[in-house]
Amino acid sequence: MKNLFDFPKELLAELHAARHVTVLTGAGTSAESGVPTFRDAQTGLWAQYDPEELATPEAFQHNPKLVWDWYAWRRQLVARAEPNPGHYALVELEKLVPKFTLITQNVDSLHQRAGSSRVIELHGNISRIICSKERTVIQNWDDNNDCPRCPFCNNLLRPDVVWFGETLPPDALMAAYHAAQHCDVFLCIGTSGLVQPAASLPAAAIHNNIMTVEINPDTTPLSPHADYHLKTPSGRVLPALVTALKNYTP
Ligand code: BV8
Repeated sequence: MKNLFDFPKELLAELHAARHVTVLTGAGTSAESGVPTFRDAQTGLWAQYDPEELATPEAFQHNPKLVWDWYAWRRQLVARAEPNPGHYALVELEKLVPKFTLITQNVDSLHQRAGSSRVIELHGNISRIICSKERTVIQNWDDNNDCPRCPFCNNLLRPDVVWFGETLPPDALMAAYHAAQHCDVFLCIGTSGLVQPAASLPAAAIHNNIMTVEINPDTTPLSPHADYHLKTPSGRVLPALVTALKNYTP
């Protein structure tokens, strides 16, 4: 593996010449903001729970208070978090390429708070609350109530996220697939590549012979297939990559 700040010339050349760069981010992108990744051991009260068992319609139906409280805890955690240098580097990268598509599996709004203008949220957003029946966005609710209810139809409120077993927003997924298949460079950052259908996006890029770069300190199922695997935290390598690109001369 080349020195972190000695990026492969071919990678810089491809990025420099790229008309369209597509980026897919996962929970690892927010790790350096203090937001635990989805599969990191959960802390404190939540250590006893597997997130995949809480993030389901069944869990919400069986114990709405438990699931509502878990999301309330995560909303507070995310509200206290700040975007990290990796988020800001992606805002800079967007300015350097003619067309830039940012797709995220994250539900924490950190890309938007860093200044990314258009973000395709595949799994929704934890800070948006909806009626569990009508799915209308609800701005205010009675937080004293253990399981807040919709002020219009009295059904339970829930976070506007995609739970396991629920389908992703069709428009978002279609836009994500199109961007993965019609770009010049695909960056896959901070995802374990375990959750479908998001995990199939890098394969769609590779299938179209698009240069695919993985940024992840660990190895994932994508690693053997990517053109480059930068095994470093995104908060460190993305600013360096953007600087190298700005200084690149063909
Ligand atoms: C669907 C929102 C059609 C909620 C999330 C059986 C029944 C039903 C469905 C399935 C089934 N079997 C399989 C499925 C499909 C299922 C799935 O994929 N399951 C997996 C677990 C096997 N998918 C679904 O259900 C999807 N819907 O398929 O609909 C359907 C419908 C019915 C029946 C069948 C099919 C819905 C999936 C969406 C789930 N919702 N989030 C919430 O957040 O509470 S997914 C959740 O995982 C988060 O969004 C998270 O982003 C996402 C993916 O995880 P990662 O982002 O990759 O995070 P992870 O922790 O795993 O990895 C972090 C990585 O970062 C690591 O590799 C680490 O090394 C790295 N890292 C750490 N630090 C850094 C770093 N990288 C860079 N820098 C660092 N500093």
